[in-house]
Amino acid sequence: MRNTRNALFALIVATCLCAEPMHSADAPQAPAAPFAANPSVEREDPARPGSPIGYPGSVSRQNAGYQWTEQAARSGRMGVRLDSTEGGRTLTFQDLDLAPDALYRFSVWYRTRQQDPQPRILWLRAPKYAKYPTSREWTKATILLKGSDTDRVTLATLPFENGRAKYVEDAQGERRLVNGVPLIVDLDDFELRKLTSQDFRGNLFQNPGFEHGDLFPPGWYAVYSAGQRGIFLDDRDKHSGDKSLRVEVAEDKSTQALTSNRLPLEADQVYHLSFWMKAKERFTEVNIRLHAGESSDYFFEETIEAEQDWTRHDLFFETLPVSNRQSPGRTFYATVRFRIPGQGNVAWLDDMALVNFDEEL
Ligand SMILES: [Ca+2]
Ligand SMILES: [Ca+2]
Repeated sequence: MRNTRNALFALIVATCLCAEPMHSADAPQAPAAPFAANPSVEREDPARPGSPIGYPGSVSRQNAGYQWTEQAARSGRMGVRLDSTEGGRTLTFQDLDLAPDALYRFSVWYRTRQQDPQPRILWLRAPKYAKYPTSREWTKATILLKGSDTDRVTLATLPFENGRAKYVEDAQGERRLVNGVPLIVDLDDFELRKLTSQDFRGNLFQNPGFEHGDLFPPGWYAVYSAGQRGIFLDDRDKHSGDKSLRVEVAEDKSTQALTSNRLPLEADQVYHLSFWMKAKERFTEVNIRLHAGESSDYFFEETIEAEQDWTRHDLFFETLPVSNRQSPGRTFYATVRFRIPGQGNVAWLDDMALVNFDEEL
């Protein structure tokens, strides 16, 4: 019986070795961080009563870190709350066990409890920030990260719209936030996983039709928005579905720029970027650039003229081969940036698609 079982085991191992997929990233993954074994934040750490297993240990500190509470649950009984009413809060997962050249996706479901909508209130940093807006409904916030760039993900809240929080000292010498927005963010269902070959297939944009979100699009943000908000979800003028993305250039600015969420790309491939667009002003020349990782340099640029009616645009670009010194790696993430000119101009985007061109042949 034992011999039969051993033989069967050997056969299974041999089969697995032979069937090793071309992308080893598709093999079952070991958890990259202790919190991955407790994604819904349900289980208590016996070594730290009152704190969840795998999460940083600042629960018990007053006015710092996060709360572990039933009030923040999306699934199960418990969740995590960042209450920034008195100042910014952070939650950092560090010493993550990441392979240097692999791409990972960190995600967490969140909702916010404040009335006044804000465009960038939950910040995910790995190593730079991706910015998420207030959302009354549970929304998934995600960030792509490369193992060689960082070994940590930080979630931060800033209870202040567009800019730095300002503090004054009160009579007791305590720092108090001025003009802050009371902000509570509930978090649950955390995930960190290595991307598989499937993640590089299909439309690489999240929320490509801008159908999700309250007032601001999750994962997209305006670059020049100090003092203004710059981008909105628009339910009046759209190409399809119920909403589009509206970009506003302030009256005292000559351009507005818009940055997409992070897109997973592979080296030495051809991609097809398409989108529907319209602009308020005639002859609006929209500049489009693709940036790899956090580089301020771009590896593709094109300028199109947006029409005053909804028009589809199609662009094609190539990523560099890994053998090229400038290549960001076998897999990497990129962002698309749209620059819209014209003081007081408005542009709309809808039905974004970015697809590996091989899939269309
Ligand atoms: Ca939970
Ligand atoms: Ca739409």
